[in-house]
Amino acid sequence: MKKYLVLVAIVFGMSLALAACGGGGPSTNLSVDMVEFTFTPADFTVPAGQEITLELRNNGAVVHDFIIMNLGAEVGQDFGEEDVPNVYWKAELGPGTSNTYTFTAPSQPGEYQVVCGTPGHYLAGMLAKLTVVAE
Ligand SMILES: [Cu+2]
Repeated sequence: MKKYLVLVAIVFGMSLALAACGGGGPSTNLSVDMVEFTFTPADFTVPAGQEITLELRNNGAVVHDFIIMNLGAEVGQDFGEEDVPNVYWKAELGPGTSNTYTFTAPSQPGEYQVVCGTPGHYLAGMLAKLTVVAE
């Protein structure tokens, strides 16, 4: 009986820890750190059509972008002029700065590519995934 209670306590504790770090569930509040050449976290989920608050920090030494591509649009070799018409939303942030933005999440559920448009950064692996889920 005692062993069972300990097990229950452990499982309960783990579920609390998962809830605390988001667990991948949809959120209207995102907080993302950028450096050369990563987004942290690199995987976020938002509810479709909702207003999203995005807190962005550029902890790197160069300009980074947070670019959400349209559904189904994938950047090719590197982000370039040909990708601009496929941009859903974009924020650009100088090194060592932070800002809070709001944007409306896409209305169509699916997986959206998030990339940095500074030349060479996408090529270096600076990308993330935005998952939009129906409410
Ligand atoms: Cu970048």
